[in-house]
Amino acid sequence: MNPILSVFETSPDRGRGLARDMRVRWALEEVRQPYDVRLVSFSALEEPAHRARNPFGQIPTYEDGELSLFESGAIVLHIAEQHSGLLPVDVTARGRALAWIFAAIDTVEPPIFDLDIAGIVEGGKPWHAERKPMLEDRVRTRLRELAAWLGERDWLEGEFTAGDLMMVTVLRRLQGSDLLGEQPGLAAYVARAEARPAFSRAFASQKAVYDNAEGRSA
Ligand code: GTB
Repeated sequence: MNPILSVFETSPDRGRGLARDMRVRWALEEVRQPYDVRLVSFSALEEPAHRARNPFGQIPTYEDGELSLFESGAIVLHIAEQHSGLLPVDVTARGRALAWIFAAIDTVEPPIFDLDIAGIVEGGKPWHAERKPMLEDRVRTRLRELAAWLGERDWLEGEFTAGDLMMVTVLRRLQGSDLLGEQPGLAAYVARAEARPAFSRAFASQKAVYDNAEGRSA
């Protein structure tokens, strides 16, 4: 039995691979683990069957035999632990990769998320224009710090790990803003990751769900 990933039936990201199932799809593609998807409508997110899989009524969820998981970071970590290729075996290198997973979710993603959500929720408010520079500066600070670490490296710790996978999915949420372009090293880092065949396969399968729902040919 393949693991089952719950994803949006019609993703608001319009097939741009920005919803958080993308990082799980990408991890599964990196380790060549086939999977099935359960398409979930917005109303189904509220239903008891889905709440049993995710107490917060969100996607993605992941079922593998007896194991049912929610939280994209926990799912990617589980996949990386079950298969070789996304976490180094050496305990020191593994610790560093884990640190980058947490850095992506807990240090870099929050200011990016806040900026994105402010645009969606407060965009029409008269005070949004005053608040936006502060939100952008919080993102700029993190990007500058991350770019300083990355320097001339291809990946955060030499070889590609689940830490890079998580970080790139976080940075991709800046698509449509100029902030990533202000750090050419980070923009190149994202492009390098997007050029990985596993990323392309994950992106195509996420987009196919959207195209299918919209009645487009993929
Ligand atoms: N911390 C959780 C995790 O990492 O798994 C957060 C999961 C989460 O935010 N899920 C969102 C969700 O289910 C979808 S991914 N939302 C429905 C709800 O809360 O009712 C977030 C997302 C949505 C849309 C875009 N987009 O349009 O670009 C990007 C990201």
